[in-house]
Amino acid sequence: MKVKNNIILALDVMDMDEAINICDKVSNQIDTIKIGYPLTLAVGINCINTLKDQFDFKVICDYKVADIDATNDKIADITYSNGADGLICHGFTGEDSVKACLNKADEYGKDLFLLTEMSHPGAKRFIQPVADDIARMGVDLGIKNYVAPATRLDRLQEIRNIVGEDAFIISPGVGAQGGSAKETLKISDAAIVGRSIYQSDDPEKAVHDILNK
Ligand code: OMP
Repeated sequence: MKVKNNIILALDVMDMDEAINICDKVSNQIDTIKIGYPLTLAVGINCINTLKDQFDFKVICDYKVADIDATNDKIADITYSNGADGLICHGFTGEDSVKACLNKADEYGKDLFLLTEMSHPGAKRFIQPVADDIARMGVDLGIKNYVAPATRLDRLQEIRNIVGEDAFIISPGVGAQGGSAKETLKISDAAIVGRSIYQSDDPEKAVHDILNK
């Protein structure tokens, strides 16, 4: 996936008019949007196609899919069939669960992103100890796209070392969670930024500031 300016907007608002208003302001600088449960549950899964039709964005669905293979298969199918260009799934559920998502991505010719370690403080207890192994599983499965934290650059680097230079890593945690876009992008291919942009009075300037910090 190619991401303009290496910034992905995490559009975690819960109102479609607000979402469109923000997209209007940043669409010159951003071409890839990540949506998750907040927008999807608030307005419905049609929001994927609305954003794609109106702005020509690529849309990554952050549904952190984490179930048994049969259920993951259904979740991935409904997500890709509704226009998603990418889907994020958890890795701790194991190979069969992740493979179900990967098979759907391949069937639709779309991307699957494997979440390795999360960015928030609580991730240290349960996910961090197994994150390297999750990344190794991704490599064994032939996964090309990963999510790894901008908040712990040493861990981001370790995950980069495991998945290799050719893998595509996107990193949340820039801005509101304390990470720096400049430092993150030395290791990662794109930074995911939410609140620092969508809560700003001037989202366009916020993107500009992130790019130039
Ligand atoms: P802000 O903290 O507002 O910039 O948003 C970060 C976005 O990235 C939110 O949509 C989170 O749900 C998401 N995210 C994380 O913050 N940490 C992770 O470890 C993984 C994700 C994600 O999968 O996108």
